[in-house]
Amino acid sequence: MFTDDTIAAISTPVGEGGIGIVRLSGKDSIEIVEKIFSSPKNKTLKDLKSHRVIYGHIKNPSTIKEVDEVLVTVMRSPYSYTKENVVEINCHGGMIPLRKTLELVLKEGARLAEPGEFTKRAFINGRIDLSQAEAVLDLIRSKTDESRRIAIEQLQGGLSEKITALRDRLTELCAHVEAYIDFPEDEIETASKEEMSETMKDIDRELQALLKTYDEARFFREGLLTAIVGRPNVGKSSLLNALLKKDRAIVTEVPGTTRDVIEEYLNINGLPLRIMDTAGIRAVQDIVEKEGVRRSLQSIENADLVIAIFDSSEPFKDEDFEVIEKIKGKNAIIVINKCDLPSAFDEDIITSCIMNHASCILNISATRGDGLEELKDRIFDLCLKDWREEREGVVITNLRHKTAIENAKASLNKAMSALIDNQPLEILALELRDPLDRLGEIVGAVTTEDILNRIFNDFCIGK
Ligand SMILES: Nc1nc2c(ncn2[C@@H]2O[C@H](COP(=O)(O)OP(=O)(O)O)[C@@H](O)[C@H]2O)c(=O)[nH]1
Ligand SMILES: [Mg+2]
Repeated sequence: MFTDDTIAAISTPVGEGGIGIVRLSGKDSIEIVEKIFSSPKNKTLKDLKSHRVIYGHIKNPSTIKEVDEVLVTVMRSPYSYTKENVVEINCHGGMIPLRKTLELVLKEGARLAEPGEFTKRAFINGRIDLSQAEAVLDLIRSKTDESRRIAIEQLQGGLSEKITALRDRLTELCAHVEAYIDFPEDEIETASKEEMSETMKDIDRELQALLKTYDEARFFREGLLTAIVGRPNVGKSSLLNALLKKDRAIVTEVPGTTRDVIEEYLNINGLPLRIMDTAGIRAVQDIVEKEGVRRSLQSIENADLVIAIFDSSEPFKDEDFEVIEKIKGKNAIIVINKCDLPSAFDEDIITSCIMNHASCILNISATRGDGLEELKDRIFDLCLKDWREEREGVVITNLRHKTAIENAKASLNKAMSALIDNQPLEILALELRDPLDRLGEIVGAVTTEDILNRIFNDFCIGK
């Protein structure tokens, strides 16, 4: 796993910008850049103090031709992102100068970095733990300020501290049990047994509390997957456009206009909504629209929240009943659209049919904008029932962490049974090791190459 070569990558996004950065990390970074850099007063990088910037040019050493005018920053080990020698070359922000500079550093002995390899090195070299490395990516990808806040808290070690504290308590318990094993003549006293049992219960409660945060906190990391569904022409695309305040989806009076699922991000009081406009649900022959309907049904399956729309300007149709059928058992908000037009709805339909199938029902006009603010508030309240109380503490947003905590909890429960059933202390000690390891996976105290690859392959090259 340990690598001592020097890696390089373009760390800024593809495209034109004021500046673009080529970054290197590894013991030879400074020497490599030295070979292609020249300063007007012939200053060298090796004499440059750490964390200082120097002006100069990148030159092709074989032709002595200037490639770009740059600023170079040197950050010496261990005071850098990776804890290795890091050099950042600020080039002009175009793909050609950046690529040319990258080519030169590769030619002089650097290796092209893999996705996330800078952050992986920061982890391997002990600057951050695994949950913090994951938070780097969450921070980059955060869609709202609240998502950002949760990511930066994790990056600063909020979750790590919590997990480490729980692991310390488990380690102490293990040591306690193992001490009894070493002195077999000593029977484990009832008082001590009770104390151990209490500690285990307490750890179990803390794990449970963490697990409970996942259901809602994950929405901030992944976005709340919301599907807008309904029969054709009720105003699904109009609602998407109205919520986004732009003409994203095509709206026409022709039923069947939307044929594919359109996905956009929307920020509701800091909650990122991954909102999907779908094809209208109806029985069709057209092969493209049929596929659209299949995708609509699929999106209902996957959604965290369904917004089912009905058109009050027309009488309730069979296709509307079908929509009601499909959203049964889902977390759903019912929206009755076109309230600016005279209603053709039978009140009985609303009370007998619709009311039973959703947590709330709202009248709106997508084209006029009536009821949209209330809709947003309802979405927030419905999906974040427990959020306000919990937002102060540590939360988990990542499925990997959730699984590890669930596994830790399961093995802790086994250990509790072993204690209650007076099983041999060796077994108890063994059962207690497991939750320690499972929690260790979160911070990376226990890890495998496979886990690392899965995490860092999600990163972009250069991070
Ligand atoms: N009067 C009125 N017309 C609407 C409203 N919402 C949508 N429409 C119209 O209904 C038609 C179908 O809208 P569209 O958003 O394409 O429906 P979709 O098939 O469900 O996506 C269009 O002509 C819209 O202008 C509304 O709130 N009031
Ligand atoms: Mg549409």
